[in-house]
Amino acid sequence: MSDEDDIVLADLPDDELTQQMHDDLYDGLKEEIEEGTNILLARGWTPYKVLTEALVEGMRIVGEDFRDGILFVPEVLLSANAMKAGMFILRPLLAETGAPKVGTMVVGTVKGDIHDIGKNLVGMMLEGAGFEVVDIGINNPVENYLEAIEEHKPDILGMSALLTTTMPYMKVVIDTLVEKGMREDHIVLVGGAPLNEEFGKAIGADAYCRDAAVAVETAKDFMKRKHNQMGVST
Ligand code: B1M
Repeated sequence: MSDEDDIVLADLPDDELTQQMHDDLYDGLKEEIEEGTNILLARGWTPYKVLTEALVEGMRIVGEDFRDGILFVPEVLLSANAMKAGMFILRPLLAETGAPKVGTMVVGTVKGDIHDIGKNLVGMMLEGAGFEVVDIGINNPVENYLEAIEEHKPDILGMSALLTTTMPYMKVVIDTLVEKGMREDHIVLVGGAPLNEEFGKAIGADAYCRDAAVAVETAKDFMKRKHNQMGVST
């Protein structure tokens, strides 16, 4: 029996449990992440605090060791699955705020890119803020965005990219919207670890969002402006 088997998560104080969850996320231990998430919630942690301090922080550590060649794709996939299991528990709780409906957003990861944790998180937080979120998944060519826009008539289009090789595809989508005369009908928000504000401006997005919390604030802000403009013109 290893030391690991002896750890009873429920016996750990909050700080040690959070630390242990970072280790469990690193090791891709899905059931332990589910258990830890439930324990912290039962102790009165808000879903947002569990998300940011236990899960996102753990994934940040995984990201560093992936970058440094200490972790490899199969291990990171296990970490991602464990992270998603925790997010699955938190999602309904984050959405349960009773916030009035603010607007609709279509969100998807761009073509060539299969990273979806950040996008999912953005979707969850926007749902919690009262947005109806249509998640079109990963690896989306421009046609998928156009189809979703046609079907759901969103106020906001959100795009995610985690690779330097896929981020330029966001411009393909925006340029297509311009060509089709649809650009002004939608607020376009972009995000993902390799992006920055300058890139967002350069490709013609309305805003770059550094993280999910900023995405929520930015989306709410743009919706407020949109409603004010409508008020003025009518
Ligand atoms: Co990938 N990967 N990966 N990976 N991966 C990165 C992105 C990388 C930085 C790791 C590294 O340091 N080397 C690197 C990219 C380097 C670069 O381009 N500069 C990288 C690489 C190279 C690759 C592969 C090429 C590896 C390979 O095959 N050799 C490959 C590519 C696959 C592909 O997409 N075609 C690959 C594969 C994978 C896995 C499948 C193993 C897995 C993805 C699992 C999944 O998503 N289901 C994976 C993971 C997990 C990562 C890291 C470790 C973690 C990403 C993550 O989930 N972060 C990542 C390292 C890193 O980012 N430091 C890495 C947690 C998440 C909460 O943060 O996604 O940044 P993030 O989202 C944030 C913000 O960015 C923002 O809000 C979110 C929440 O706060 N945001 C938005 C994101 N999207 C938004 C959209 C918005 C608004 C805000 O719209 C409005």
